[in-house]
Amino acid sequence: MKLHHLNASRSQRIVWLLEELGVEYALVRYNRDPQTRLAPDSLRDIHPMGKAPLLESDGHVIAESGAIAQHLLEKFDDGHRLHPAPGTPGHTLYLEWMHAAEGAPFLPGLFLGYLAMSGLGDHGLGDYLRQEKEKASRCIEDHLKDHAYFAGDAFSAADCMMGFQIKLAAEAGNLADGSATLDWFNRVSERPAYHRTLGVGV
Ligand SMILES: N[C@@H](CCC(=O)N[C@@H](CS)C(=O)NCC(=O)O)C(=O)O
Repeated sequence: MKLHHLNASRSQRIVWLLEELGVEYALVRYNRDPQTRLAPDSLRDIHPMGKAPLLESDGHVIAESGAIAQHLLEKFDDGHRLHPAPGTPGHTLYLEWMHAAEGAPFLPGLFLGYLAMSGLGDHGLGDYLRQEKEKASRCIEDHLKDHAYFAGDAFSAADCMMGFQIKLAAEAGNLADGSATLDWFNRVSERPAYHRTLGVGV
């Protein structure tokens, strides 16, 4: 199994999940262009979108971090240690947050990043996106006030998926002291698999 990994990208989610699963994998590294932040063209030789993460597994190239995570869990998590089975506590929360990682709570920040990168930081859309981003942060904070992890009482792949966005917020100094989100981040940062993920050099 081979993970095509771009620095400072969502493929951190998959490195973390692979480390949690304890699965052997080969890592192929790519670096963003420092000016454009785009991936090198060589990633497009693997998949037409040329975006990371990409996983080569069982003769397939899989794009989309959520699909890759689902594939890995189906293949290596029979015991449902990292993905609550249908009908068990946490399953519906798990589903919601696995998708939220690329959905409504993630998109405003992503598009704000696109505006900034395009030199359009003061575009009128920015105010709307900042409000939406604030709403997303509140939604995450409220959830983590009531639950230890995204899927409820137990750590799951949904934490690996959501971790990318929250790590970015932590690095930008956007997680308030005493917040449930910062507490979650500090707790998951102590996990041995997270330490190994950082060792890979995200
Ligand atoms: N929805 C995709 C998004 C993939 C994506 O946009 N990856 C970014 C990194 S976070 C990328 O490769 N950007 C480089 C580029 O677009 O050239 C996923 O969840 O994997």
